[in-house]
Amino acid sequence: MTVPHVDDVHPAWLPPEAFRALGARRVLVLADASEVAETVRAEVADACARHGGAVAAPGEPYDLVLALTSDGSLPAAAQAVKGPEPGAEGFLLARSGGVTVVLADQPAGLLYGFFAVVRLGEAAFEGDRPAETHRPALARRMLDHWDNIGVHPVMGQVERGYSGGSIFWHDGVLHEDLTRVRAYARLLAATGVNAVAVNNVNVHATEARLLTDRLGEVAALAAEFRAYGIRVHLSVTFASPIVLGGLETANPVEEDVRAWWARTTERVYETIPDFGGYVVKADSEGQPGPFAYGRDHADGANMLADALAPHGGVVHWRAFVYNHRQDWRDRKTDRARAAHDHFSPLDGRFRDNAILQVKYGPIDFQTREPISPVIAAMPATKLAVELQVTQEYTGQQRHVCYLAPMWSEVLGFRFWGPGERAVADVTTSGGLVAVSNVGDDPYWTGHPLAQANLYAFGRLAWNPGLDPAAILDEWIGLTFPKGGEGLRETLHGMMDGSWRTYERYTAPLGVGFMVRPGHHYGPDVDGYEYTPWGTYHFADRDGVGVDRTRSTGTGYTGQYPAPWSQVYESRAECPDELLLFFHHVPYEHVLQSGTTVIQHIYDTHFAGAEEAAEIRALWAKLEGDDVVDPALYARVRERLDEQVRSAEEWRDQINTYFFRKSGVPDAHGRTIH
Ligand code: GCW
Repeated sequence: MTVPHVDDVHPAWLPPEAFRALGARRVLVLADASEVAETVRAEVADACARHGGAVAAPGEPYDLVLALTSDGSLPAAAQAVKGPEPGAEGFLLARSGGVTVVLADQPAGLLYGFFAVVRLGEAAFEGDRPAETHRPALARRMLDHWDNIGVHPVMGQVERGYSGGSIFWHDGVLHEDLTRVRAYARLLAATGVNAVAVNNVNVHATEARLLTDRLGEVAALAAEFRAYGIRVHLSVTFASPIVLGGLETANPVEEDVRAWWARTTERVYETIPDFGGYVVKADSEGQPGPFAYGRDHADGANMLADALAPHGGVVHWRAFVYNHRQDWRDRKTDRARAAHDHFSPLDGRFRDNAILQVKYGPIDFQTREPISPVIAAMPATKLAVELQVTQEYTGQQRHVCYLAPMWSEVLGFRFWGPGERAVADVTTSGGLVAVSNVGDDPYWTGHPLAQANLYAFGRLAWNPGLDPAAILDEWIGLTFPKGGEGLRETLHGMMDGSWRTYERYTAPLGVGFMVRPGHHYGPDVDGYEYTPWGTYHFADRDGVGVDRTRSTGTGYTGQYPAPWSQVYESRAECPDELLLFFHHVPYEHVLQSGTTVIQHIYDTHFAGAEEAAEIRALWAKLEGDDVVDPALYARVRERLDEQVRSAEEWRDQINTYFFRKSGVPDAHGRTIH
């Protein structure tokens, strides 16, 4: 095992300097011969070779020991460290008598402990540190790639990808040199991610074959990820028995279909013994599923779960199921209701190794949505929450939009009121999943600052209680080792509030969409209004918003438990930021903030566009400064120009649209076109 260093690719949060404190020390590693333990040894050797430290042999003095608790030769310094058991992926961290100790039960914990020491830098070697046990809050911390092997005529190679092509495939074949994949695995492991699904959930004909005759490619990727403790998962099409197996049906209760999946899955495990499992998008946006056979989604998921169970695999079954051929004239059908309507009656029917993967909101990764009520409705089902690191609806990696504050709100949301369990507690059994924002771009994520979202995802999946600003701070410190307090302040100024800024200049008060159809970038207020997609705002001359109440609307508020079923039902109590998601109100309706809806629209759009300009101005102060590499500076600068332009376009289209509809002028007489 050699530590992957890739030329011409930005090192993200693992530049050589990040390893200085550790690499300048004498480090003892006491571990087994497993692959992940080998990785820890290689990392230590690499850091020490670079920064003047040394790998200590047993008996030699050391400043840091990384040891497995099972190791027979644990030195006294390590034996003295006591704390709750670290478990499968956790570690104990302590320091006394000039020695820093990382103790883990398993090699994966050792690897996470190693990266924790890297994050701490010099602080890991100062003073004394009472023993702390670090364990991931969520068992599976997973990134889903929406990568295709080939280039899709409409979606490109990576569906909703804003960072170039795939890091896995190029020109229809696997990249010959997979060092970059290993470097990616390393970056992910440093944040705590332990699972990656490698291909798009919309499984096209070529990609379907990854399950069978192209399985070798998945195995090759798994070999790169394995070294860093990451298991590989695969998106499969429900129609596989037909498209790959030549059967006439994919009916989940047919014996030959079940036998086909069992056999096929067995072959997968013969090739990839630690394969993670399947990801399935069924009966959604044209993908095949059990409905065609009069079967439900528990039947479908359980069939795959049964095939995976003998091998320890899991199926991630997505709850993103809705009618995408709705008639806009039909006011009764409400897309927001769909997942709960389909899945809540199935609670208790899913196998133990079937995980229902639920998008955080009921619609589709909007900048602001209420939390999906499915998460509260399935106590007898394993649940995973799905986020979108790729910024489909949040600026497509052309806009700075640091999403950790949103995710932290999602994970901290309490369905049953204050003091009750939060989303993060409900999903411990299934985990946290996100659509990756990585491609073959030299900065990994198109917008260099979008790396922070990827970093923050892993950190929050490990510990949902972390403060988003503190995570950003960590990321800044690691990624920009030459930057001092000035750079730190600048980046916080640009990024801490950037999600709310983005929200201000885009669709108002939780109403969502208003984006250009198809590619979803930039404003188009009525772009989806008369389409079959179920994403409407219903603006007319008197008011705007979707009535989802029980009393006069679609009844969606009834999918929540108390207190939220009441809070959302009430115009007066519904939080301002979600008002138009739940209610259709007159333009002169007064918000809890004291402003009318129409004036709020004007105010936030003027403010949002101004804030975008301020973000750009902050960055401009760094021009010529040597703390940021000039090429990175230029890349960010170019994207900020686009962000400012786009924010102004949003401001003007939204303000003009609502001024024309309502006839109400801006109280401050600002320019509305
Ligand atoms: O957000 C929507 C996207 C689709 C995507 C779908 C999904 C992979 O616009 O591109 O398809 O969600 O999550 O399945």
